[in-house]
Amino acid sequence: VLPGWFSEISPLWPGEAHSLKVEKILFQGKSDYQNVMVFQSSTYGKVLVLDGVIQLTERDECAYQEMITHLPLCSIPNPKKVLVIGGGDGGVLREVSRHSSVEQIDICEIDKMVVEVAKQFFPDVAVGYEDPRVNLHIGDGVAFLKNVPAGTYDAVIVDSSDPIGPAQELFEKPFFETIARALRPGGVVSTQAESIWLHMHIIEEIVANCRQIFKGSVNYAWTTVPTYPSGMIGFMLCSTEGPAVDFKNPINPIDDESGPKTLAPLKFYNSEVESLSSRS
Ligand code: AAT
Repeated sequence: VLPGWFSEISPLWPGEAHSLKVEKILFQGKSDYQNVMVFQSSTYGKVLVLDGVIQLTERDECAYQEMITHLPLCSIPNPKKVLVIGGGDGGVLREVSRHSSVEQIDICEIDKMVVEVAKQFFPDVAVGYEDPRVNLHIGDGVAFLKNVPAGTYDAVIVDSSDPIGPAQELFEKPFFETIARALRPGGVVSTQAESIWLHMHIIEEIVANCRQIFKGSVNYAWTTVPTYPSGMIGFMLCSTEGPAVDFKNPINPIDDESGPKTLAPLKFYNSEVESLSSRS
């Protein structure tokens, strides 16, 4: 490990580690769930790290947060109730809030330190919390979903960390079953689904589980994020039985006129990107 550099080392990507030059460490803390760190990098702005794994950088967070949100929400007409699991930084909330049809945005993040740190160091991400439609619950997403009445949500977005530590159960079959139950017929889910270069075994298992659970469509999409391991990350995009959902042809377009006027425009997503990235 080079002095003055951060290297992302994990058993989930053995034998390789992406590194960023550190200008200054801005925060280090230990929550009930994980180690939390923020540093100023030389070339990617501020970086949020949980248990040694990069969660976001100011420079490339757009490519992840916009895609995990708009791929599902642009594929159904008039989404009204949306649930976010994880995503305590607020970036997915910011993206959901661009959809004017949405009336209610619930979020269940396990770690309140992530929320506090995002508000202090990442104002352009945590801006998502300023939307009055947002209801924040601090708790385990697995437990939260068990208590959701059947058919509540139009869309569920699982912005989860990797399957080591508090997010492990968010990759398991029972969790996907509770998501399907929480969705209305023809509702959609998008989940953080790791990299085809590193995690084919994890992805194959998730796809097999989703094919059993989601009777609408089951797809894997991806985006490019230079500071995530292998430079890309995927999403599972599934729908429940009911009105058919075609994730490759968005029917609910979003443009820069959508959403609160205080938000900066979209940086990455557009409907051509959606058609490209989504494959069944
Ligand atoms: N939007 C930035 C990207 C993330 S954040 C993942 C969030 O999931 C973290 O804030 C973490 O605290 C939260 N989380 C983990 N487990 C749970 C749980 N059981 N219930 C609710 N929230 C949880 C994802 C980064 C992907 C990294 C890829 N290498």
